[in-house]
Amino acid sequence: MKKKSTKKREPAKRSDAAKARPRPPPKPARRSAPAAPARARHVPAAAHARRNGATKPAPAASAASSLASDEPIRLLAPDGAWLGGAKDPPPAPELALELFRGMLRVRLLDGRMLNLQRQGRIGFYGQSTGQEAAIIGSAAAATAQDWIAPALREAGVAVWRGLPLARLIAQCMARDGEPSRGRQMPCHHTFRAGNFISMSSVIATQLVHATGIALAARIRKDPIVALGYLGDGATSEHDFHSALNFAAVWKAPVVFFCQNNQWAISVPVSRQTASRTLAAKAVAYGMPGVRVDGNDVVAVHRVTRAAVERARAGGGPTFVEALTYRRMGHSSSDDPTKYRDSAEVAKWEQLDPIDRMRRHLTARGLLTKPMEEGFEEEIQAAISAAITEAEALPEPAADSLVEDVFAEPTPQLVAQRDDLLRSLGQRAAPPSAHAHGR
Ligand SMILES: Cc1ncc(C[n+]2csc(CCOP(=O)(O)OP(=O)(O)O)c2C)c(N)n1
Ligand SMILES: [Mg+2]
Repeated sequence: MKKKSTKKREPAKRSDAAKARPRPPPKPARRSAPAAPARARHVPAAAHARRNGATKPAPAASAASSLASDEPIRLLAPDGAWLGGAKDPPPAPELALELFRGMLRVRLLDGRMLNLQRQGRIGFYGQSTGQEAAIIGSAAAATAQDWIAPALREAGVAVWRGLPLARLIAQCMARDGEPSRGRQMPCHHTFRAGNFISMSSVIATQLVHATGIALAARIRKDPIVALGYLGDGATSEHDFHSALNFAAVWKAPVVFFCQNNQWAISVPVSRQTASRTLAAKAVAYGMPGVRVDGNDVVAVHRVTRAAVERARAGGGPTFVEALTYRRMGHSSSDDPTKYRDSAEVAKWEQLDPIDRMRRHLTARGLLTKPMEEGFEEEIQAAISAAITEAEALPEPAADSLVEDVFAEPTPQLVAQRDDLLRSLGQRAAPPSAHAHGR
């Protein structure tokens, strides 16, 4: 296996993606060696989790050393020790702290949102607890100009790119003043100003969009990269095939970022595929497939950044498999104790991405307990203010239900609306009473 170190140093402070500047295109990375052919075999979930075991030492290499090993790339040991060599210095203090705070924000927000759901103040929520390093590390690798085609666990990416918390919460509460205005399921965010396309429940459709965005950008000579997110379950969808195949054929500037959290609702990844790894699937499409420790925020950041830079420089797509774990239920409607072993969950709790980064920062003298408490207080206060702001927004008016579908509601929609209003004892307001097309 050939190793190639990451040449670029960490950028200076990039507290918000909106402040990020596109970097000059680097030289295209060398094409990686083809992987060993995948052995078709079936392993039970526990064995698969062991094989993915983030406890094993892994090469501290850069993204360019992709396919030759099943071992994920890792730069932070679970105890926070730095595994990078002389050519892989640890991240600059400001970036390191920003990544930590970003992960903390996602964790705290998830906890508060689940509480709101349990209190009946929102109908549904999907947590990403345990996946914060995959989410924030990859988000930090894209510039503000790049485009995000999210799956369902990347609300944290939108927040990293500047989505106001009040808007995120208003979406879950189906309030007016938020673009989806109750027409979407809770937790399906959209953020136009952040180049973050609307989340869709339909697994893997966003990957075709990511390839399309990337191709359009290349035709327009726009130096952006599209980041298409997916879960392990999405690799079984036909859209996965279409997106990866055409991205590679046309060398589209796209990065497919797979959060392999080991489960697709109640289906373990060992029943999802007989392929040795998910990264190995990239071989068939003619693109590099990189495995990274998805609970190591620094490794995720470097690997994704290398893939983004490679795409921007004309090198074509990369598939990144980030090994992580969905610690909670699939959503607030799910009870994972019905189908998985609590010992498996406990094992992954030991590999918590936030604990790992905290140990690293503490060992470097960059983080103290009072500092972290300060971050927490600040984040919790921001969430509390955002909840108050979102709850103060009105619900969408009942007669606005048929808007935002066609330029003018069809006669059938108008009849349905009038039926609804009659049952509510209301009358339709003139069409101009509601805003269109937000
Ligand atoms: C095309 C399609 N098939 C099935 C579903 C039902 N469904 C919703 S989420 C999900 C599992 C997704 O698993 P994965 O891709 O691993 O993402 P994760 O939820 O683990 O983040 C399924 C099967 C769907 N929404 N769309
Ligand atoms: Mg999954």
